[in-house]
Amino acid sequence: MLHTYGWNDERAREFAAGNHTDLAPARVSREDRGRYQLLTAAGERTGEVSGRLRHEARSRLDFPAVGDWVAVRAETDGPCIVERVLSRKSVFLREAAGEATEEQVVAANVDTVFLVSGLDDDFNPRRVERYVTATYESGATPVIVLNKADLAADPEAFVAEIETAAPGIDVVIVSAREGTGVDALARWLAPGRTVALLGSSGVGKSTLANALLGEERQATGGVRESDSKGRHTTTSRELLPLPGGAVLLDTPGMRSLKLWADEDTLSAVFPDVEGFAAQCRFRDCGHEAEPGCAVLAADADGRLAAGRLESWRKLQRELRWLARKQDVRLQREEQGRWKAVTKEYRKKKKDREW
Ligand SMILES: Nc1nc2c(ncn2[C@@H]2O[C@H](COP(=O)(O)OP(=O)(O)O)[C@@H](O)[C@H]2O)c(=O)[nH]1
Ligand SMILES: [Mg+2]
Ligand SMILES: [Zn+2]
Repeated sequence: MLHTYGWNDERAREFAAGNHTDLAPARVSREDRGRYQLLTAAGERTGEVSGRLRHEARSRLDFPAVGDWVAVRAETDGPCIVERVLSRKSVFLREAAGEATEEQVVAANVDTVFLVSGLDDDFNPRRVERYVTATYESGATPVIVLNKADLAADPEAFVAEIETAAPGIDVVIVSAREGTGVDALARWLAPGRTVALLGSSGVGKSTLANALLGEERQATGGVRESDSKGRHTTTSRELLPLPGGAVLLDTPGMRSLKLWADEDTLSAVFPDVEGFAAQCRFRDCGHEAEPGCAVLAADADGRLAAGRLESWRKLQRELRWLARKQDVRLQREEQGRWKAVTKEYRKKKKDREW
């Protein structure tokens, strides 16, 4: 049961290492104002967080979110009690509603994000770039999916444009409506993997989801989600097993993501790494091989969960890459502006001379 929802050897090891003898693993499939829907080995259950988890939470980021693996106490009657949230491989954040400064997790443990664009009039490489950024920021891997290939005379021409905006990222051309090219996505859909779809309204996310699911589960073509509820969905679950063994995470929260990377997010997502970093001997420690590095020490003796340092490094690399890229773009824009100003000046001068 849990395997159809992304449970794998790595998680099993992590759970065993946690010594949760009287707890069971579960995955959060939906959250609604503190009420959770959980997938457990025994089936679907409701859940709520324990008093201790609530008490120890430093912010909303410490509460479970869709996609989280959690350790629960199964009550004989009433909801399961969520005692712990296991380490997150990735997190997508948004500003909490009503509170400008507080962030909350909208999705956790997504491995791959299909960034969907339509090869029609709405095609916009800048927007794709922002989604790439948000995906890297989360710790997941982006894959660019160019949909509606049937509408483009020359789909390959778009690939070149995308490759300048997002160098080094895999690009796949599909027609979700006709089902062509969709097989090429199987690379990222192995058992135990979790994928999500991102992209503007109308690009074909629901159509692609249906193609992946092999059934018409989601309403397409601008049918409002609220209208379509109940009609198209047998359950409100937001984790959907795909035929090939992967899981599709489909939560409405992904529509209100925070776009753009910043340093603050890095510490919000990695409070554990940052906590140890504060104890390094050198203030500018890069946690590579420096003497007195508390992060490396914590990684070595397991105080830092497996994979956390690696994920932190990956995100740092992406942030640096983005900062460099943005610098180059600003320089270019600046040059362009001066060229325009100079040209205008020359023209005026010429007009006067004539
Ligand atoms: N021509 C064409 N239309 C598509 C394709 N995929 C989706 N559409 C259409 O685009 C519209 C929006 O699709 P939908 O899946 O609802 O987009 P979403 O808002 O991203 O979920 C619908 O009318 C779909 O039939 C495609 O591959 N080719
Ligand atoms: Mg849709
Ligand atoms: Zn260090």
